[in-house]
Amino acid sequence: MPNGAYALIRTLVGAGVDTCFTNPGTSEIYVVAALDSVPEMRAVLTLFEGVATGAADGYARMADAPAATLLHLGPGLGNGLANLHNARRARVPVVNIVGDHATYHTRFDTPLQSDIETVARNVSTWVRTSRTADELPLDAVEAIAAAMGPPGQVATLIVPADVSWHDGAEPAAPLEPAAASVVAGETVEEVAKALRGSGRKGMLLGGQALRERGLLAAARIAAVTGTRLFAERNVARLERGAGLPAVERLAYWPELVLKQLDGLQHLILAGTAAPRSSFAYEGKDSSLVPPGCEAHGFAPPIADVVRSLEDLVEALDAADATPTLQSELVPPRPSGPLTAEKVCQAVGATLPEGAILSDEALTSALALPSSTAGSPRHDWLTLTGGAIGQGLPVAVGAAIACPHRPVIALQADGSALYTIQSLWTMAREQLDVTVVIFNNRAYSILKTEFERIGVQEAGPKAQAQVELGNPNIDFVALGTGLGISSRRVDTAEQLTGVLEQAVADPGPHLIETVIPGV
Ligand SMILES: Cc1ncc(C[n+]2csc(CCOP(=O)(O)OP(=O)(O)O)c2C)c(N)n1
Repeated sequence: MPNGAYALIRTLVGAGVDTCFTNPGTSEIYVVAALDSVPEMRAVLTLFEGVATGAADGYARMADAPAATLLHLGPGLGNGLANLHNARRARVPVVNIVGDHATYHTRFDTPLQSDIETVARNVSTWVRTSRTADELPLDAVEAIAAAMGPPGQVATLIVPADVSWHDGAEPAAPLEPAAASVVAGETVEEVAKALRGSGRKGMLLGGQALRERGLLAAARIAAVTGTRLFAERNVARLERGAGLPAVERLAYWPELVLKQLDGLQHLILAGTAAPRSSFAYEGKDSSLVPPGCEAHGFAPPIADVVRSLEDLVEALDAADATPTLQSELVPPRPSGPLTAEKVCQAVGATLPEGAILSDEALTSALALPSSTAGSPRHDWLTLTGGAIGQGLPVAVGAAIACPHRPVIALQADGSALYTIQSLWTMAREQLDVTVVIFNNRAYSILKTEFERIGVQEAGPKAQAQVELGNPNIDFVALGTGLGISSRRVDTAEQLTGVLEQAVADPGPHLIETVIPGV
C-alpha cells in the first residue's frame, strides 16, 4: 500500500493539480521523496514562500486551475501569507499543502510548533488537518473542490509528518466541481429595464467578465444601451488589446475614480463589488459610487457572471448588436532619456501578440493602459490585494501555466525586493519572462501620500522611510547573481532595442531602467 505522501500527490495529479511550488522542510520530506514516483507532477522550488504562493496565484490566473504549494509548518505558511492574501482577492484557486510535526510529537512543543490553522484561516476558506494516511487523499480532493469554488479560493490542507509516512493510503478520485449560480430572471429584467431607461449608465466588470466572452457580451449591451464599460481596479486578469472590446480600468486614487464615474445614474455591478477607496482619507467618503448614482448588484462574484451577462444580452435583444472593438494602435517608439512614461510607451510599441503582462509598476504604470490599449492582444494581470511583492511571483506562475506565451513583468523597484528570489526560479526553470524594473529609487507612492495629507516637506526621518537610495540598489547585479541575463539601459532607443531582442530570444531577461519618480 502506498504511503500518505504518494497517495496525496497521485490524488492531486488525478484531479488536474500537476504543478507544485515548493519550499519544503523536514516535516514535508516524505512528500518531497515521493515526487519522483509521480512523474506527472511538476515541482518548482522557490527560495521564499511568498514566491511559491504568488506563483500559484499567477498560475491559476492563466490556467484557470489550481496549483499546489508545499510549505513548511506555520512559519513557512506565514511567509507566504501576503501573496495568499492577493490570491484570495484575485478569487483564484490555490491548494496549500502545509507540513506539520507528527501527531504524537506536537505535545513536546518543539521549536517549529505553532498553530498552523490560525495562520491559514486568515486567507483560506477551507482549512483542515489530516488525521490519518487513508483519510489524506479524501481530504485532498475536498481541498481541491473547495479551492475551485466558484469563485476560486485558497484551501489549506495541513499534513502531519506521520500522516504522510504511514502506509495504507489509496489515491482518491476527484470530486465533481460545483456549478456557479445564475442570476435570477427577475434581476436580469430589472437591470435590463434600468439599462433601457434614460440616464447615463455604466457597467463595472470584474472576474470572468473581463475575459473575451464576458467582454463581448458587455460590449453588445453597451452597443444597444450606450452603457460605458469599466473594469474593477483590482483586475486578476483582463484580456485586452486590438480586436477586443476596450474597457476603462478604475483608477487608484479615489478622486480620479469619482471623475471617471461622474454623471452616471446607474452603475451595474457584474462580477465585482461596488467601487470603494482602498484607504480612508480624512473627510472623504470611502464609497466611490458617485452621489446620485444607483449601484445595481447584478452578478456577484460567486455567480456565473458570463452566462448572466449573456442572459442580459438576450433580455435586451442585443445578440445581433455589433460590439465596438479596439482598433490596432501601436504607440510611436519613444526616444531620449528615460521616464516611466517612455518605458510604458516602449512596452506598448514592442508588445508581442499573446503576451502576458504582470504589472506591479505602481506609480510608474500611469501611462501603461493608454500605451498598450491598441497593442496586439494580451492579458493584463495586476496587484489584486494591495500586498506588494506580487508581480514577480505572478510572472513565474503565469510563465509556467503558459510556456508558449511571452511574459513581461513590469516591476517597481521597491515591490520587486519583497520577492526578488523569483528571479532565481525564473532562471532555474528557464522561463520566458522579461522583467522590466522601474527603478525610481523610492517608495514613490508613499511620497504622494505625504502630499495628500498636507505634509509640505517631510522631515529627514520621514524621508528616510520612503527613499531607497543610499545605497542605490543595483538590479543588474541582483539579476546576474540570481542567474538571469541582466542589463541596464539609459535611453528609450536602447530600451526598445533590448525589449525586441528579449522577445526574439525567449527569456528570462532583466532590464533595469533608472527613472525619475513622480
Ligand atoms: C506587503 C506590503 N507591505 C507594505 C506595503 C505598503 N506600501 C505600499 S506601496 C509601497 C511602496 C512601493 O514602492 P515601489 O514598489 O518602489 O513603487 P513606487 O511607489 O515607487 O511606484 C509600500 C511600502 C504594502 N502595500 N504591502
